[in-house]
Amino acid sequence: MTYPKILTIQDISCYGQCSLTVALPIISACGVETCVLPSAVLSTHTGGFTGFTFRDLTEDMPAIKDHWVKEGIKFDAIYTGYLGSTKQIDYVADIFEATGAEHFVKIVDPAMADNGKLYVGFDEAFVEAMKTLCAKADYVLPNLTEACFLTGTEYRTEYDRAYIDEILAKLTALGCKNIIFTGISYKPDTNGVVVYENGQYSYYEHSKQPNSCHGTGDIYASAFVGALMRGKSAYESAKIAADYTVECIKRTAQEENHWYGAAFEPVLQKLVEAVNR
Ligand code: PXL
Repeated sequence: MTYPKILTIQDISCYGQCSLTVALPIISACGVETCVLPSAVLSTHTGGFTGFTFRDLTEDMPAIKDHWVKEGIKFDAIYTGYLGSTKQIDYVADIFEATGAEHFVKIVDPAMADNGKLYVGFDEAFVEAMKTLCAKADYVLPNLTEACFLTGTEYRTEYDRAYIDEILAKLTALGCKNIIFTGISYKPDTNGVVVYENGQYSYYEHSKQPNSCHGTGDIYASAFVGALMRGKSAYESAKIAADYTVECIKRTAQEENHWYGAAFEPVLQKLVEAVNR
C-alpha cells in the first residue's frame, strides 16, 4: 500500500463538524498521512451560528512555511478548503511553490458559498483571488454556487446540461484543469457529480436525500482526496466520495437537532472499505 503524505489548509471550527475536524479524520482513515495548516480558528462555523469568534492565522503562515522549508518537508498533495482571508490565497500559492514534492497534486475546494450566496465574511475581492488559486490547481471541487461566483454566471436552481456545459467552459477558460462539480441535479429525485477531466464529461448520479446538512462539501472533498491519494481514478474517487456523503446524510437524518453538521463518524467504516477495495 502506498503511504502518501498530504497537507490540508483550512480552518478549525471548534464546534460544527466541518473543515479540519472533518478532513483530518476522514483522510487519515483512508490511510494517508494528513498534515494540517489551520487558516483560522473559530468557535463554530459561520453557517447558522451567530456571535462566533474568529482568530485569523494569516500572518502565521509565512513562518510556518519557512520552517517546513528549513526542515526539507515536502508533501505529495496539498488540499485547500475554507481560507480565512484574501491575503492567505497568496500565501497558499507560496506554500504550493515551496513545499510540493515532485509531481505533487494540488486540490482546491473553493469553499466560499452555497445556496446562491457567499458565506458570511467573504466578498468579491476574495472571489477574484480564489479564481487565481483555482487556475493553479490540478483538481477543483466547486458546488454550483461557487462555480457561478467564479464564472460570473447567474445561479439557477433548475437547469439543463447546456447550462452546466457553459459553466464548465468558463471554468476551463479561467484555467481550471480537472473539475469535480458537486451537487448537480438534472432530475427532481436524483443528485450527482460531474467529473470533467481533460475536457471529458462524465456524470455519476445518485439518490437525492430529503434532508440536507451543513459541512457535506467538506466531507465530500476530504473523501475524494483520500480516495485519490490511495490511487483511485478521479471518477472512482468522485463516486466513492458521493456514496459516502449520501451515507452521512442518511445517518444524520436519524438524529434530532443535528442541523449544524453531518454524522460522518458512525459510517466512516464504509469509506475505509471503499478505498481499500
Ligand atoms: O463547510 C464550509 C465551512 C468551513 N468553515 C467555516 C464555515 C463553513 C461554511 O459555512 O463557516 C468556518
